[in-house]
Amino acid sequence: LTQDELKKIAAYKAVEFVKSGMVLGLGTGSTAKHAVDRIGELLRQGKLNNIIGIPTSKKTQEQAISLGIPLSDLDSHPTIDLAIDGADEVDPHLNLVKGRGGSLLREKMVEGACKKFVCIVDESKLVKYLGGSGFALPVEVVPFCWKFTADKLKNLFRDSGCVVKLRNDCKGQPFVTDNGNYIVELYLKKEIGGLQVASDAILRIAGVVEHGMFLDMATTVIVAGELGITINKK
Ligand code: DER
Repeated sequence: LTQDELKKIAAYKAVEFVKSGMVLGLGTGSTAKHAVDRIGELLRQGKLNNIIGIPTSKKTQEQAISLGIPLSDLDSHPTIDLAIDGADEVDPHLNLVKGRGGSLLREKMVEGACKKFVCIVDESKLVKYLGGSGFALPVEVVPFCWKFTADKLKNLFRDSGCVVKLRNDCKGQPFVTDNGNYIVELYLKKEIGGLQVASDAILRIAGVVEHGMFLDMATTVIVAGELGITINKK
């Protein structure tokens, strides 16, 4: 099975949790895309109705509009029944790294407003500890003096051998999020001592908007692997 087929399997399994009448957080990324497509298909087939979608990015908003999924926002729906979204890393405690797609702020706002947050991943996302994949831990920062903020972040994780990099778009310009901010990527060489302490310390830096560690937020993680699907509940 290809990675994308595994993503689709996880996504379709998650959509089995969707009931008519629900207000749904619609995730962002290539795994969540399958879930949103599936929701659109079930609506079209009349197997689901009265669904309201709360998108976690402009990209997902456009996808949902093209599928005819009725949309609203957090101002109108401050409490959401269920969110389905992917992740870049999942640790054994169901803590996540998200945001490599650059949508972490709206994802964290939407998923923080949900009664249930079902995370969908293929098995390649499983890590022993956050930051362990060697890929970036994204932090959304204001563009104003981003280097100043990036240095504060680097210094925070200096004994984890942290390297920081500004995320660029395909034209080599700074990537700009849906909210007009930049993403500073942290590359950590060793496990973070205390995740909550690190999370609080990052958020105390004035130029930081939000970071990509989603601690204690996923209620269920669906993992699609070569040997089948596992459903991990908090
Ligand atoms: O950017 C994000 O938060 C995405 O959800 C990401 O974490 C997972 O993206 P993928 O499903 O394309 O791997």
